[in-house]
Amino acid sequence: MSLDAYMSERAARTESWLDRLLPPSGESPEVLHQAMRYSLLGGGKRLRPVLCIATSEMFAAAEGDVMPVACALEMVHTYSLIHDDLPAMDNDDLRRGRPTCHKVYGEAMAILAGDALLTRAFGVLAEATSGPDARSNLSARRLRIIERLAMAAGGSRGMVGGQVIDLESEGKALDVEHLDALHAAKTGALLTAAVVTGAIAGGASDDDIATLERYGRNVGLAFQIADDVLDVTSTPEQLGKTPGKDAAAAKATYPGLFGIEASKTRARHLVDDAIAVVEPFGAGAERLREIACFVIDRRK
Ligand code: GRG
Repeated sequence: MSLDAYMSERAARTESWLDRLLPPSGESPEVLHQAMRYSLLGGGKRLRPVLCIATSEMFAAAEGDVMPVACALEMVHTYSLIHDDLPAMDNDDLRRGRPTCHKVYGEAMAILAGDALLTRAFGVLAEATSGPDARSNLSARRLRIIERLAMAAGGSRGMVGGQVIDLESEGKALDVEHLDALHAAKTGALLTAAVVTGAIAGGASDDDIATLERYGRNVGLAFQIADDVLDVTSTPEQLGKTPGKDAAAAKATYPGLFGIEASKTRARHLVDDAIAVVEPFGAGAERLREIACFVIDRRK
């Protein structure tokens, strides 16, 4: 199966699970459930679920063990996009090719839809550890996954901390070490968590998890460099979001520091390193190698 077909299939599977894990739009309070569904089921590459599923497949994880994890990652990611788009943050009108959540439902509802998605993510993870079907090894793995996702999402060294550094850095010149640290937290933490939680869901050993974490960090940074490049080279139609936002907000970026070609070269080196890191897994890591290349070759 081509990578394209593989990603489409795993994305469709994720969307079907997401649909079932969210309250229906007709359930009260209708407007909240509609706003959650609008953002969560309204497109996106589903890269974090795909990374999580692909990693779990290396360890033959059961669908029922990995899909709640993949969905929780996408819920946290979508919450971060809704909040990032708010007027108080990046103030964006376009996301995933459609008006942003607050443009359609208003600011208050967008804040609450983001809050509800973030909370639902952890509810989904906890649900499988309770009840008559709970298995003790699954419960232990889920607790590790919850800890890992909490760290990546809300930890001051994770996404929220990265966003704070990002907001405070506007208009300032950052060197590459600070820019890397910002993006390792803001973007890299959740992408790395996708790989690590997929490995935990599959019952990987601690050594294998540590190896895969190194892969995730490299891919996370390469993703952000590619994103910075796309921000200056793409149109709104291609991206599905507003390009040129970084320059408009006077943000430090990789193309700003190195230029476009050197940024692409650095992203390629990071992907080469990621591919080398998973070499010990042999053919089992082929999807991870392909996804690493996709991250920098993508058009949106
Ligand atoms: C956490 C309070 C709080 C606010 C959110 C960290 C953060 C602030 C937002 C992160 C959102 C963001 C713009 C991160 C940069 C990484 C990035 C380019 C995300 C877009 O990810 P894609 O390309 O999006 O995977 P799709 O739409 O394909 O899912």
